[in-house]
Amino acid sequence: MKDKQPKSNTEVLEQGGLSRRNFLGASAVTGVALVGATALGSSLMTRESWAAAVKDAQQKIHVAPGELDEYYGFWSGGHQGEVRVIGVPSMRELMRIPVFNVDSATGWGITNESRHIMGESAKFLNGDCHHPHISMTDGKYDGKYLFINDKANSRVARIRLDIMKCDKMLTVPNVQAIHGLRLQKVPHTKYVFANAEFVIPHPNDGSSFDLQAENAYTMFNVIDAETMEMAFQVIVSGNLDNTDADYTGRFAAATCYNSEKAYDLGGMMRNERDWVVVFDIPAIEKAIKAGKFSTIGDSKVPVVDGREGSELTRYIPVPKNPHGCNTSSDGKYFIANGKLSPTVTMIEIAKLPDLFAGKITDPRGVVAAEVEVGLGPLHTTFDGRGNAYTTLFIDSQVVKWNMADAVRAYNGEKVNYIKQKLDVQYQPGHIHASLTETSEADGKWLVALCKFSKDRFLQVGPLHPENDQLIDISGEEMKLVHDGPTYAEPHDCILARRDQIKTKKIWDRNDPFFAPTVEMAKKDGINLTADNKVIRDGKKVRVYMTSMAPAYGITEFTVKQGDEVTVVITNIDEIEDVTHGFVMTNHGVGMEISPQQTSSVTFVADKPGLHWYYCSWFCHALHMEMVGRMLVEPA
Ligand code: K7E
Ligand code: CUA
Ligand code: CA
Repeated sequence: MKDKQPKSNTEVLEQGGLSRRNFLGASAVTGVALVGATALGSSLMTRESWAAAVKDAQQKIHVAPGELDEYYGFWSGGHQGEVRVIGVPSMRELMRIPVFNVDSATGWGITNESRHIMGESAKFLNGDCHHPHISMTDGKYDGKYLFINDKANSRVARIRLDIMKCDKMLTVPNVQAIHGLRLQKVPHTKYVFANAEFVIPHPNDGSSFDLQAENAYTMFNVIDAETMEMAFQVIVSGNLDNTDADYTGRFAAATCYNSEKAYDLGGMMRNERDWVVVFDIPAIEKAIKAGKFSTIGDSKVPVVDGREGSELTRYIPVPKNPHGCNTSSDGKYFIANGKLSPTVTMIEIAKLPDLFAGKITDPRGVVAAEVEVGLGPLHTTFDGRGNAYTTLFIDSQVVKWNMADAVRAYNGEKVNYIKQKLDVQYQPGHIHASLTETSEADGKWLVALCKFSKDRFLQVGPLHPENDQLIDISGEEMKLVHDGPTYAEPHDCILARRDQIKTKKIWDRNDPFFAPTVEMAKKDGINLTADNKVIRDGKKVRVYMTSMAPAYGITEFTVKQGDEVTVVITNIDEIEDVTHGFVMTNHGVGMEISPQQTSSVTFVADKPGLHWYYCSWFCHALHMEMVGRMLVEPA
């Protein structure tokens, strides 16, 4: 039984001309065959007990007006670029945190403060985020930061959870497309692990399309979580998809679907097995300390070679084009999700030291089990009670399976490790159970993030919403309790207990978020909380004003055509819900100024005439009257 070659379902995928829907139909049959006698308790339920169960579930998710949710959920905004804060179980959207996008309400991407954080990459107006993860101490969320990747422009951003704003952004050098992202769990999140997906030639100077050459590779990227600067990079064989870290602090693992280093679909599916690469983080640190690294081009980032054969990594063959990589919350396994194989591979973390020490010579010797779960396994999550939940993209199901039973079955015992299969609508990618990435996985809620949606909501044109379904996993059986339509495309989400996130109600005047602006004001001799002054500096004009509901400190100022104008506003209101805004009409300028915050924006006054500015957040009964005028004198 050990090491058997599981049946691949690539044939199914290769049948061109099948529609997605036929595809699902065809695979459903196979799915039933796979489950066989395990067929679900739920199908045997009577109508009455079903109705009672639904009612019970509805009560559980009902969060009455004025009541608070139990969990903070942070949802990736996918290629929309933001992060969304959603209360669970109500699934009410509480806030949006712009990150890799431009946001007209807050002025993210427009204000000087946000552009300073975005750095050079502020020139990009798009992003593609996938994986939001909360910083940890001792394997538990510490509520300090949330990190998220941008596949589109190879960036990693950090959000400070006390203010729910992005405060750092890094463009990862020497690579293309940051995809998998996870955090060191133990002893604390010192490192952010970020997979660069695509293989590129080095130097990438336009002389070669060749991916097979020795100098064509991608890298595993390790970022210092506190400074948000690159710590080091590790060259790998093949490519990199998803990643996760263990609970000892020593290992990180990543899936590779393109061990072939191919450039097209057929090529990427050639091998029956790709692999999981495991990184020995302390060994890499040691190598770098000993000076055993190189650098690439102008980059100062230490680079070590972790390709097959390196002492710093191990390559564990797994079938086929694996996708999700998930550490079980009991700390025992890295689980690779087969995608083109109907299996999940359980890699026993306790055996990895022996694999690195050479006591285990066959890398497959660390595989504790490789079991069939259904068609198109993508991601797995855990309830802290020994069960795993895997999304089956092709079957459009979530399968609940027991890890200990799976290992026993793999070792030849007659035991049914599949506990339940639940239909979801449809094509689920990520799946996330409450606190699952920590040692405190509490097995209460499960979110299955389905791709698009059909027949579930009012029609909204050719583009369909996604469907993030909430499932109650507190009992023996999974129960679907809520359909949550979402906008493109929350690949992934993360849930934390509400007591784990502590937010500020108003800004601290010493907050580093607007420190560069405070610095600038200091040079201009301005007291930001008191002064209302216009300062001319050649062709540059800086307009410093306060705001207090319902008035700006300056209601008229004059500049000359062609001047570069910087408006700096400090909101001196101290009441927690009095946020002001600033919009200069017909100048593409708008921003948020929350209580005790300083915000600034720079634009060119290129149109002579009178231009009104106004407050854009409804701060007061006289909010409409919170206005001013800029006079631009012709050059
Ligand atoms: Cu599976 Cu980018 Cu995490 Cu999408 S990835 S689903
Ligand atoms: Cu200030 Cu509206
Ligand atoms: Ca492959």
